[in-house]
Amino acid sequence: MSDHVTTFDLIDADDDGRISAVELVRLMEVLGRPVTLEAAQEGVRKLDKDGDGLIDVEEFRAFLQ
Ligand SMILES: [Ca+2]
Ligand SMILES: [Ca+2]
Repeated sequence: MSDHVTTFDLIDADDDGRISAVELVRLMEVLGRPVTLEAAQEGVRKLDKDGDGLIDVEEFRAFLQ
C-alpha cells in the first residue's frame, strides 16, 4: 500500500494529490516510453472513475491492483 503512495508521489510532480495527463507524459518519458499528450489524456480517461479528468490516489491504487 505505502509503495503505491510512494510511486504516486513520484509521479505527482506538483504535489496537488492528482496525476494529470501532463504528469503522465513526464512519467512515460522517464520510463523510456514517451507518449503523446493525447495518448496520456486517453490513459487518464480510462483510470478516471469520478470524471474530474485527473487520477487521484484511489483511482491509481485501483489501477495497480
Ligand atoms: Ca499533480
Ligand atoms: Ca478522478
